Amino acid sequence: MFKKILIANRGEIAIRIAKACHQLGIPTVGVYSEPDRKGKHIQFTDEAYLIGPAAPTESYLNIDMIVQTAKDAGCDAVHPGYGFLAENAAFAGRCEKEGLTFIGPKAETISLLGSKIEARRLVQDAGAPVIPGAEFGEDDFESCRKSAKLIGYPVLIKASAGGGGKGMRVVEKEEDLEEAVESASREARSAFGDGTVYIEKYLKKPRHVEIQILADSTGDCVYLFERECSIQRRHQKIIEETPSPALDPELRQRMGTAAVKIAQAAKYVNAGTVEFLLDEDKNFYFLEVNTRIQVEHPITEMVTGVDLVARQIEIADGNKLPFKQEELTQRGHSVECRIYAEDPENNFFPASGKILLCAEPEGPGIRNDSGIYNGYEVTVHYDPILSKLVTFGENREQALDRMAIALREYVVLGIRNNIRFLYDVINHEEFRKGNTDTGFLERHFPEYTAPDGNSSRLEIAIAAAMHHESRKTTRTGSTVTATEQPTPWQTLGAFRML
Ligand code: MV4
Repeated sequence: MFKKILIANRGEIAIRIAKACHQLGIPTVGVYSEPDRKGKHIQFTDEAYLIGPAAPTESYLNIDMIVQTAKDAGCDAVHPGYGFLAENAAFAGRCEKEGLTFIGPKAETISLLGSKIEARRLVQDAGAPVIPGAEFGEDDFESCRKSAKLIGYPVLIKASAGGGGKGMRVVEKEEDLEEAVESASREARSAFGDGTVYIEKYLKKPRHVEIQILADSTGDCVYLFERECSIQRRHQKIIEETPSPALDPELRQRMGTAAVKIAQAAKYVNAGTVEFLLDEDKNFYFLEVNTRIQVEHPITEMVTGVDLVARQIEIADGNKLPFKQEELTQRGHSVECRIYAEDPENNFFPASGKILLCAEPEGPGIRNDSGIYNGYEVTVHYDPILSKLVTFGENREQALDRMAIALREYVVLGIRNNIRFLYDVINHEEFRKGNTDTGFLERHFPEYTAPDGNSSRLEIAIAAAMHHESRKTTRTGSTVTATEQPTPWQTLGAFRML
């Protein structure tokens, strides 16, 4: 097993990885940027090193610095988490060259699947379903026009190097095609340094359903079922759940075996996610492969009982998978809400500042992968995710009821956040019915105003009032002295925001 692992990330995922390492008995090295000196993640590693200033390119994306830190600290492996260097083929390649095991797929696999056009070809050759579409030469608009006509409008122009919706254009009619191709290509070139685009039939109201896979270095590969990730805004997932309300056992098995087929065609090793779109007639089509551990991996862990991060580490160490497909089952239901520092009433504008007070939910069927603490400062430099609140239930209703209660118990004061918004989505009638597709939020929450105010001033005033009140009396009515004053932190048990 590895002697020591460097965790090339920050926040909740760095903590998640540190915990898996700890359980496997492997010492860890954390890294942090200047504004992360008080980051929660470095309280969970055995050592931690400053790697640079706030700008990601000079710290968490600084390949030379991270590789040097890993070597100096005596590490023999690096876990990249998600984001930052997780899908950077050059980083994976560099690690291997320097004698550090990259805990993820091989550099060539990352590179191959990073090209949406190459991934599409691979999937097509493997005999798995892709969305009707076409490639065309850079200057061959005529071929693009013919293909679009054959495919039928509306079509979607996509960037080969893309992801996250960048370089995507929906085209409803032929006269808009050329302009859209040009602007998509321009956008892709400036965002990814590669202006290659292709076209696909545009699917209306698809669901986003992805399959978790694990593959070992002997070529064995299993699927750990699906995650439904249709609740997104601007290509950012907000709520994920498993099982998907849209799948039955037969469709689940077909999608799972398709994902395994795709992974094996790519000679995939380690954990990965095969994304599919599911149309209204329940046809599924390959979208892309994510070559990393994903944000939403905990819900799969809740229903399968498999520690995905621990299995990633074992696979990277050359171990065979400890289970066969037939031994894997889904039990119960799990849902994840991403708790963000952002203002739902102001176009979800990212929030920053100090968390004056937080009280996070816990209890039966609740998992909270959190990167915050009382007094923690959220900076503008990174993704404003505060935590991932995950619940488990014997069935969907119990998982969602537990989520609603956990969100009600979740108190974050001093910084705008989306907790109330998530609560309203979780309790939405159509969400409760499982009628989720990628257009859900636009349709049901085009703009958002919290039903009874979301003012953090009010929240702080209530906390201050509670604190003031608590100076005079205990809950049984007897007087307490100044030295025994309970802080708002201690009295939050009785405190509810919703
Ligand atoms: C699509 C699509 C409809 N038709 N492709 C968005 C991100 C990118 N990775 C793929 N995306 C989409 N591709 C075809 N042919 C709709 C989307 C899409 C979407 C996909 C998954 C989750 C949320 C989404 C939100 C809007 C559009």
